[in-house]
Amino acid sequence: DSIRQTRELRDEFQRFLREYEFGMREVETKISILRDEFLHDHAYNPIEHVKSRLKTPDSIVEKIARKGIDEPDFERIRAEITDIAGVRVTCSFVADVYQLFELLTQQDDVTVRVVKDYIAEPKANGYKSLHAIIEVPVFLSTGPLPVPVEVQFRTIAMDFWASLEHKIYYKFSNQVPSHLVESLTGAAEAASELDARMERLHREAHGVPRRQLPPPPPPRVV
Ligand code: 0O2
Repeated sequence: DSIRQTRELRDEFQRFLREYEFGMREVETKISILRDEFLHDHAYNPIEHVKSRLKTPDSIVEKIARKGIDEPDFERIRAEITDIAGVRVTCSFVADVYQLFELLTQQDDVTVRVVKDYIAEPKANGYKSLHAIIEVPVFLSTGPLPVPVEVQFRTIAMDFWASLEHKIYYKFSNQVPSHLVESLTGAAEAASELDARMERLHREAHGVPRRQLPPPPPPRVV
């Protein structure tokens, strides 16, 4: 009987994770359609690369513990852990980051739950990216199911910095020596400077008028 219960729990967990995988695929499709449309209609590709990931069961368990969720059930995990499905969109320039964010979040079937603009307000360590928790409907045989997906938009320079910082934190098990922390913050400033220079160069080369970046979106909770 306990074997049967364990199998049922396993099946339920797999079904639970599949919902996020479907949501992730919906968002990947939306991004890839935008990319293709840009490429064909404007002969310009604002996206450098797209990477998706599902949180591993280990990482979900670790986050449940970190958030102090005792007696977790699927409903609570659904409500409290909103980054089980993640899509990272890396763009060439900051203007493209905001434009893609707008184009994705303005779609009728997309609901924005939370926006965190770490480009307008970088983290203390220098981390920059535009994060949005969006909800997209997935159409199952049982009907539509809204699935939260965390989308991170960043430039190549921001991505380069974040992946190095992530590796350094991993290597030092979160106890990074202070001189390295300072160097990382300095490198984040250099990355921002590079972003600004590259964007200026790009505009100059293509004769694009220097337009104002759209104002950072306010944090929204639905
Ligand atoms: P992974 O491996 O990408 O899944 P929380 O998720 O509770 O820790 P919060 O406030 O809900 O925090 O999320 P937040 O700050 O919007 O973003 C969390 C995710 O953004 C992280 O996911 C990273 O992907 C990225 N991130 C945030 N801050 C940093 C940072 O300082 N350095 C780097 N390299 N990445 C960052 P996970 O779950 O930590 O990891």
